[in-house]
Amino acid sequence: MKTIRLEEINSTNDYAKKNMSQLEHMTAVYAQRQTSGRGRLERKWMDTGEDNLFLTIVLKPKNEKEISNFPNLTQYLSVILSMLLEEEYNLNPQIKWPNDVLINGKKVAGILAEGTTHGGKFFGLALGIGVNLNTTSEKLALIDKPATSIFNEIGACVNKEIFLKKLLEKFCLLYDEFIADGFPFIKNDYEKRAMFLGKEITINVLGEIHQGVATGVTDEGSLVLKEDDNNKIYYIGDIV
Ligand code: BT5
Repeated sequence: MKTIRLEEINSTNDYAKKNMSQLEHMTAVYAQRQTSGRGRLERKWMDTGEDNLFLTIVLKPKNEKEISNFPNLTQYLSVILSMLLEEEYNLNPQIKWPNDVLINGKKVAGILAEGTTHGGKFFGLALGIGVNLNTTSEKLALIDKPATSIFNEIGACVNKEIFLKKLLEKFCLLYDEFIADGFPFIKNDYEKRAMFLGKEITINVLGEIHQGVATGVTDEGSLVLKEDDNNKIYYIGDIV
């Protein structure tokens, strides 16, 4: 994968969106410092130091069929990252629907996908991910929700360049199969790590609160929530 390393940027996703037409499919853009990192719904992603990862992967569909699987790329990336954390760092990551990656119940990575259009048609995706590699416990304490880093879990520093190389290799390795088959290709791997399944949960869907038992994930990656004996399907939202 082609990589672009920036010293400082407001947001690697913004950089990718702004330069989408010049950037090739499968270009990785990462920054040493990110001054206005974003999460979903205008939430913020905190820059906790240069030895952490702020990355955006530029992806462009080859045909109409591929476009239909683009919405699940955030879940694909959450599975890829989880596999890497297990294989290389002997960690036991969990996925929180739709795509947060947690360790011991604390967030280690967040993912934000943003699409761009050209002439009214879908053109390319900025698939952003922030991973806390080396954040210290002092800095983690400044985040408003429980958060962790790989360093905080294993007590050893993580080399960012090596981590990035391994993450991108893994991402590329299974990409073609995933983009051809969609969520069913990763469904098993996603469910194995889905800590919310079988639990009583509360979700926030654009300000609306719903409660129930998470009974499954559909073939489209949506959440199945059993509320008062009715199974309801949610495409978007947050587990709170
Ligand atoms: C996300 O949003 O988790 C997606 C974050 C994506 C960040 C990457 S970095 C590279 C690329 N460029 C960008 O501008 N963004 C992407 P969301 O699910 O909305 O979660 C945001 C929430 O996570 C915040 O409101 C905090 O509670 C929490 N948070 C913020 N910074 C954090 C950090 N460093 N570690 C753990 N949790 C954090």
